[in-house]
Amino acid sequence: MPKEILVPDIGDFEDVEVIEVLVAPGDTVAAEDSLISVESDKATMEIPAPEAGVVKEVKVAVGDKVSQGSPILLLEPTGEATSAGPAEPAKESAPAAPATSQPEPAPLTPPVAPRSAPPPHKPSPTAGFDEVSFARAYASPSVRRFARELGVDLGRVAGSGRKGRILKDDVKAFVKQTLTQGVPASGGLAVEPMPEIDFSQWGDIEIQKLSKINKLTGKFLHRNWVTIPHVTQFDEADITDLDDFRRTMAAEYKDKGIKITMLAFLIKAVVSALREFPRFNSSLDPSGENLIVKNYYHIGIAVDTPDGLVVPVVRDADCKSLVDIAAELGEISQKARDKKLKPADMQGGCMTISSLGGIGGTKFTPIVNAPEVAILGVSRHKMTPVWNGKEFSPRLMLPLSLSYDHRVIDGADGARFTTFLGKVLADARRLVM
Ligand code: CAO
Repeated sequence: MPKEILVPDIGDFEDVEVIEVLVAPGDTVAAEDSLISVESDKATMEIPAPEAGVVKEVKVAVGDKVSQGSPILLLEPTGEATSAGPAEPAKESAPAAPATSQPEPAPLTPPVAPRSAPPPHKPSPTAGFDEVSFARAYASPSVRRFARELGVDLGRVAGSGRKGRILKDDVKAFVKQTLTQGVPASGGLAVEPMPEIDFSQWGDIEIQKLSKINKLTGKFLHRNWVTIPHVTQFDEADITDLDDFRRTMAAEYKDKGIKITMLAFLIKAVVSALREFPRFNSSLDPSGENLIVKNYYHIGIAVDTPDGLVVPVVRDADCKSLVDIAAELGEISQKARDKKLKPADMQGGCMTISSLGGIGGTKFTPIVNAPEVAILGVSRHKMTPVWNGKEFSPRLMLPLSLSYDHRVIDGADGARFTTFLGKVLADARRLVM
């Protein structure tokens, strides 16, 4: 005969809300297994099964108010204790009370302090998770037990329950997400999931699909940003004389349909710098044990297209004349904008140049285009008063922003590289050396 299980004596708790129903009809429960969680404005507690049995009918739902004597469910007793293990220590969850005793409330932070955002997390390198943030998390004893079994720090889990309470499903989702990301459930790069926000609650919105290029570059940039320790070295190159020369050349080649911009000179200058500092022309091998140093000079160029950023490669830039490079730049950027680049056109680069000079800005921090180890960002040149020892003279200064992989390149070499570039760009004759 099924027995009706009632809410036992829960002290002063009258009319408390059921916040979780932990069993369903057909479930087999052991004595002491939690059946429901209830919550008052002071604490939460779980009501355990007084004996083992099979749940026949559940008589409460989330949101119901219960007091001592309210029916919880019908249980068909099996007459055996099927509890899987000893009761949890009472430290942070409601102690698994003997069937006849009164369940004790578990400590509860919210609703006193509801948590819409998790507290700042300080992972403990030894314990795997932060006990303080675990203790402060808003979750029922059974969810705490479940999280502890899985080694999940509840302080890192966003709760989807009422007032931000963490549910068992939130813990499962957290574990699933961290596994998909290939990071441990604690420490490492595990980060809070971005909350899903309905922006229309604050005003009119429209949904725009990301282009295929946006999605692809997004993935690569994200990977490179989180896996490469970046440093960006800023510098300025005096290109006053070089730009005079460029203008003369540009006028000469205009009729031939070749646009001579500063970028062609920059490619040549970068090739010289790669020859001088071969470590910049390398990639880390997958084991991280060796550097693969290249003896060819293929330079990637970031091209802004209506569909997003692409990086075609100028191959063997060391063997091409400045005019050939300028002509090729015109072709590849047109091809990029016409979506005619093939995957092979964008592979094999040794180092990338990202020039925002035609657009504006003073400096920026480009992201290394792995497996390359450095990227040169170029901003808009500016006529600047420069002190020459006796007086200020107007000089055309080109801002350089060199980002590099600090696992491969040291800060001193970063500064040497931009200083070298500055020298080469200051004197066009050096470009032919
Ligand atoms: N300072 C001032 N003016 C500059 C300049 C600089 N550093 N570099 C180029 N210019 C000028 C050019 O001389 C040209 O002037 P005119 O139109 O008067 O002749 C104008 O800016 C436009 O140049 P351009 O864009 O046609 O040619 P480019 O060789 O400088 O650049 C390309 C080609 C494909 C790199 C560029 O068009 C582009 O797409 N840049 C964006 C790259 C990007 O998005 N990078 C960000 C990636 S995130 O790291």
